[in-house]
Amino acid sequence: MDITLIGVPIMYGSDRDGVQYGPDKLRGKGIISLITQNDKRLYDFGNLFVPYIPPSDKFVSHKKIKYLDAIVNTNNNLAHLVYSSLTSKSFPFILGGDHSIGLGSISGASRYFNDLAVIWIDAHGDINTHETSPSGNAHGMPLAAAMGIGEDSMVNVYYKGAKVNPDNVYIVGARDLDEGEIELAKILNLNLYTMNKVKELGIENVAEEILNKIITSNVKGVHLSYDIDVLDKSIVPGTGTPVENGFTLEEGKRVLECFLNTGLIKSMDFVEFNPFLDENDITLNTCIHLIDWIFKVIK
Ligand code: DIR
Ligand code: MN
Ligand code: MN
Ligand code: MN
Repeated sequence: MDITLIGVPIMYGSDRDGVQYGPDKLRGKGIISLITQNDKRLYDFGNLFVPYIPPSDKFVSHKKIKYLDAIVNTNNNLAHLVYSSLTSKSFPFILGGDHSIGLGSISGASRYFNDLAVIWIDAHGDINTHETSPSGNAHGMPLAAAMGIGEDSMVNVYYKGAKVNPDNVYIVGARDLDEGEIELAKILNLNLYTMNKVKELGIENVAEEILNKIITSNVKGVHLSYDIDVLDKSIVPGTGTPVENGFTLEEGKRVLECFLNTGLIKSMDFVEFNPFLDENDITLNTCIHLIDWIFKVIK
C-alpha cells in the first residue's frame, strides 16, 4: 500500500505552544523508516504551511473562536491534499498538530468518498461549537463542524455544508465531555462509546459492533482520527489535555489493530503530541511505538 505523509504543524486549535512541533519531533525520531520498513511506499508531502498569527490577534477573526481564519485556511489546504492523495489511491496519514485538523482531513476524505464514516478515538468528543465551548479552542469543535454544526466558515471548509452524517460518526474512548457535548450527542443520537462503555463491553466487541454498523450502511470509506489523549495520562504526559482512566499502551494498540486490519480505513489522523509538555520522552516513545504498530497492522 502507498502512504502519503502530511505534517500539519499547527497549535492554534489548542492554544498550547509546542504541539506544532509534533511532526518534526517524530520525523527526527525516524518515522519515515518505520513506515517504509513495513513494506509501504511513502509519498512525503512534508509539512503544510501554517501562517503566523501573533497571540495578541487570536480573537481578531472571531470573538469566540481563537485563530479562526488561520485554522479554516489551513484546513482548507489540508483537505485538498487529502483529497488528492485519495485520488491517487494513496493512504493519507495526517500528523498533527492539534486536533482542529480533523476537520480538514474529514473534508478531503468526504469529497472523495461522498458517504464517509468517521471513527473518532479521543478522551474528548470534539463536538463543541463556539456557543458551547468552555475554552474557545477549535480543537474541541472539528467533529461538530464536520457534521454541519457550528460556525459557518468551519462548517463550509473546502466545500459548502456538512461533510459527514451524524449516523456515520463513532466516538470511542470519551471520558471528558462538556455539558453542551453531552446534550448534542443526545440530540443527534450519536454512536458514543465512552471509555466506561468500552471497558465494560471490551475493545474487540466495540470494534465489531462499529464495523458491523459500517458494513451494513452505505458507507464507501472510513476516516479514523486518533487523539493520543485517549491513552492514559501516565503514558502521554506530553499532550495538552491529558485525562485519567485512559487506554494502556496495549489497549491503544489493540483498538488501532481492530480497525486498521479490516482494510476499511482509508485515511487517518494522529494528533495532539506536544513535545514541550513531554516528560523524559515518555510521550515521544509512546507515539513512536504506536506509529510503528500502525504501519504493521494497516491493510
Ligand atoms: C475541551 C477540550 N473539550 C474543549 N477538548 C480537547 O476545549 O472543548 N479535545 N482537548 O481533544
Ligand atoms: Mn481531540
Ligand atoms: Mn482529546
Ligand atoms: Mn486534546
